[in-house]
Amino acid sequence: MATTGAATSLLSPPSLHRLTATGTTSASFSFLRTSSPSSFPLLFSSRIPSKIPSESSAIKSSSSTTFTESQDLKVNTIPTKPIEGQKTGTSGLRKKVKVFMQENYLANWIQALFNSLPPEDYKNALLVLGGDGRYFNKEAAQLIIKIAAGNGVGKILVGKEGILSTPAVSAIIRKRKANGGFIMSASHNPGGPEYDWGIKFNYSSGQPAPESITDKIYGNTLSISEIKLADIPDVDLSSVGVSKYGNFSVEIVDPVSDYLDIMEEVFDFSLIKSLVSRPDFRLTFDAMHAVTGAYANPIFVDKLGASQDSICNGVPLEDFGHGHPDPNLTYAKDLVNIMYSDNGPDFGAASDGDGDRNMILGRQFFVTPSDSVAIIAANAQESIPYFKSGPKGLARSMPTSGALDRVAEKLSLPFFEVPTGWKFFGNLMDAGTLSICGEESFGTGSDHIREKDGIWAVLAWLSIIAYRNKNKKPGEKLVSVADIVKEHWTTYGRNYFSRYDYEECESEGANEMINYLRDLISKSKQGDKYGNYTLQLADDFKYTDPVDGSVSTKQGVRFVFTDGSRIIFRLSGTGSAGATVRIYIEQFEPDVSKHDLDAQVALKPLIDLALTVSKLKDFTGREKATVIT
Ligand code: VG1
Ligand code: CO
Repeated sequence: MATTGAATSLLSPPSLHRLTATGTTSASFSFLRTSSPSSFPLLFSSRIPSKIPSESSAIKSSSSTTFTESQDLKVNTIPTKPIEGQKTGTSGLRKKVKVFMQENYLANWIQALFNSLPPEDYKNALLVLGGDGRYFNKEAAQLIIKIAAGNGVGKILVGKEGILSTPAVSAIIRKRKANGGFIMSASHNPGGPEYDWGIKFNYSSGQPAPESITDKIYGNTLSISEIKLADIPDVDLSSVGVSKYGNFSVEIVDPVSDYLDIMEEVFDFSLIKSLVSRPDFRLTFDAMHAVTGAYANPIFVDKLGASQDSICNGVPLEDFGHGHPDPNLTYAKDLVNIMYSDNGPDFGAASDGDGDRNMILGRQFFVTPSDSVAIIAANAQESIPYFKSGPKGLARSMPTSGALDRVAEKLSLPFFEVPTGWKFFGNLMDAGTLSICGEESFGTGSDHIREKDGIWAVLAWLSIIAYRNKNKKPGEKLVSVADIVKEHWTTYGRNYFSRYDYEECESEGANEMINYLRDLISKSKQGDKYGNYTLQLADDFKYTDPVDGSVSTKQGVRFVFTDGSRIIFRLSGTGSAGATVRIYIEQFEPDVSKHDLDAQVALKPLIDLALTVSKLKDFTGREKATVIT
């Protein structure tokens, strides 16, 4: 599916001086000299993407446009009105793409963001822009560039073709000392004209904007009255180089190179290559037609010597090939089938829309994300050069299983439990108390950047496997993914874990269920009996950030029992329609003879209890979960 819209601009761009990466042409280009106000209406009408109804123009054409000058860059002030519902969720603002295409919808949010930042954070500053390649990204990129320029940003670095994974944006912000960056992605939500779009803003440390900023943005979306739009032509995103417009410039960068540099600093690539290039080791990486398609070949094939056919669905597509780019057992079924086939590969992994999630599989073996982060933490020091002095501390989101807690205890490391969402890890990393962290939702990462990082997790696992097998001769049996996990359980015990998702329920019923549970916990007390379980505590998780003291409340209703078992209920903050109910179930099993059960079998009594306690069926009408992990 080809993207049109901005590319079909009726305004012929004035000739501009485009610098090549080596830069020989002279610089400054004055827009004032080469454009006339009469061309503005054409510019605005060109914003109407051809595939959507005309009332859905991303920015309104307005006859009451006023013009101001900012040095030699012309800035138009476009009147606008507040739009309801632009509140950021767990990770950015996500809506159906049609909502974002409505008049001024995206422009309002971007302008509200600039209205929320202190001027020193963006005036003449360097920002980064990229996304996962989904439908509407190219049009959105042009609009964001123009609003950034209109607000006095000095320079914006944009991934070629608008492509940058979420971890790459974080990496580039840090490496180039940028003041922040935009990520155009609805992450694991599907893409295409009927599906989702999203926007996230990350701050100068590369971390997702904290609630203090996103709350301000939301406040400003409710009072916004004008948008500052620079009058510059659409930028050619297709080749690396610099374009200058007065004091503003745009540099198109290779999406992979800065990120790859960081990966090469973190990992021992020659160790990984020694594994990946073995004839008796085969891997499969499923990019799910999402952004890691752009990274998989340069990293796994070109750098590490994997065979070309080890990458599947490796071309990023605007609709992810009609897929749901969420690497779990349901949506990454292709990979699961390959890994569970006779004589399947030794190692399999997948990543999501924007490349920050990962799923790890061995041959006929699934590694839960909660186990994955614990195993990476336990093995990091010996297998990964970045951690050669040992991790500084470990952390997980509240619903993630307690497997990581046990590693922290054994290694005597500081340990933190934070609410769901990566933004809560950044402060701890900046304070130097956290190195490795994860979420049960297939998110794993470290303080090398300030986002979860899918390819990092794959390289971490390959490092661990490579280290364990580095002295194995050809033909000798290799230590497998399953061996590593089972050995971990033997040392630490096994935390059985499962998550049940009920996607797109009616909001009303889902909210009533959560209110009912909140009421129930307020009446509960220690020692209450729930079937065979005895209550230790029941609460709605509240977190006080130990670094800045900020408090986040209502982060999930949890029932913790005296044997350490937990059932947890949350509503998703990343959906774009209705409400998604998530139930998390966990039980610890120290007995090695009971480690080989199917998680659904081991957890059956607790799962039944969770469904009874919550009256989920009564409130939502749902008999079955949409996704079970
Ligand atoms: C989900 C996950 C959460 C993750 C978030 C963003 O949020 O549960 O752990 O941080 O998605 O991941 P929620 O509110 O829907 O449960 V991503 O890869 O979509 O940026
Ligand atoms: Co993601």
